[in-house]
Amino acid sequence: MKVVIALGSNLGDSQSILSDAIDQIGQSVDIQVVSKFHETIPVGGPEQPNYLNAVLIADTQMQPLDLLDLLQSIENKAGRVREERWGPRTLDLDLITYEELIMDEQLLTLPHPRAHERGFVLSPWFEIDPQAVLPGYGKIGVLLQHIAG
Ligand code: A4P
Ligand code: MG
Repeated sequence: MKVVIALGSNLGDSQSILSDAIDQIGQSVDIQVVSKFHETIPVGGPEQPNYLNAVLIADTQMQPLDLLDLLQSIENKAGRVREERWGPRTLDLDLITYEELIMDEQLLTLPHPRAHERGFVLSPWFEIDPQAVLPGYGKIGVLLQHIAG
């Protein structure tokens, strides 16, 4: 199954935190390609430092909820403390797509409910897969133009 995972960090040594997270993800799934790390302006939440964001594409046999569990355990190991919604974080790992799967549950919504409007997800994703389609929303290149415009 092809999956797209978004990574973000704006607390601590974000460069190493993202690199370590990628290493750990790679122990359980087969990573195909990783974007560069993009420095981005925070969207929503309180005033907070800029983020480093990245996106990776991987191939896995894991089921969606098992993959979410894996991502959350890696977040927790990185010292993620959930305080404020959209607040600063050492590590945020979001499952953006799982093949073409569409599901709407509180625990896991696919595609990620805000990916279509977020440049910090779409830009790194576009860099590694310019033809990608966000299920239910269309080509990410077109979505990006809407955000920019
Ligand atoms: N959840 C449901 N669907 C998913 C999914 N597809 N992937 C549930 C991951 N988790 C999913 O997430 C809250 C709950 O969402 C989880 O328990 C999971 O079961 P969280 O990571 O604890 O909380 P959060 O990250 O604060 O909320 P959320 O809604 O994921 O926030 P966003 O939308 O990811 O926004 N600005 C910049 N520049 N860069 C960023 O990376 N990130 C955010 C967080 C805000 N602003 C940002 C950035
Ligand atoms: Mg999250």
